[in-house]
Amino acid sequence: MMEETRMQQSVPKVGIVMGSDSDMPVMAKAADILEELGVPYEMAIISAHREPDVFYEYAGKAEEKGFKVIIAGAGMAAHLPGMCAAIFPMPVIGIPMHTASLGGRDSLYSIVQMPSGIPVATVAINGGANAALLAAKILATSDGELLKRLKEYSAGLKEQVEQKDARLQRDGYKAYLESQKKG
Ligand code: RP5
Repeated sequence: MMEETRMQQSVPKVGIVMGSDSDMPVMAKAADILEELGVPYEMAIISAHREPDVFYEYAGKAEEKGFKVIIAGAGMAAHLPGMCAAIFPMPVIGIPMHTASLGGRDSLYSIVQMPSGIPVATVAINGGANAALLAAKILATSDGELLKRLKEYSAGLKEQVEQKDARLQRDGYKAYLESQKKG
């Protein structure tokens, strides 16, 4: 059965879908970024293998629902992103899950090695945050306000690094390392 949560208020522009609830910690990072950037999304757990009928309905109705991008995460024989891309006509971003048996290489190869004609933009293993940033950047090509928020996000990253370097210059690497260990 399909479970889903919706970011309230407006029509979801991004569909976040995962093959299992075991993928949730990584997919939650994508949702966190979209919330921070104010991008409406819908999140769902749908297994292409265990409930193909529900999957086909989801992918078939995604355009009608207003999705402009789908972020699909899956692990092992990770067919969910590729099958979304086979049906949904707009961009699909795939997130390969880390796996205990093969370290996520199984998921990565399953997602990235798409046949010509059916692209999936694949991020790093467990790359939930980057998947959401890429989705936001796609949407920002036609949304100036979102582009502004993305530029602010990048400026925030720069500031974080500058603050870290300032601390290193002030305290030296030994004190820096100690405070990192204390966490
Ligand atoms: C995939 O199989 C899911 O995306 C998940 O990463 C993996 C394992 O699923 P569970 O057995 O934890 O439900 O379909």
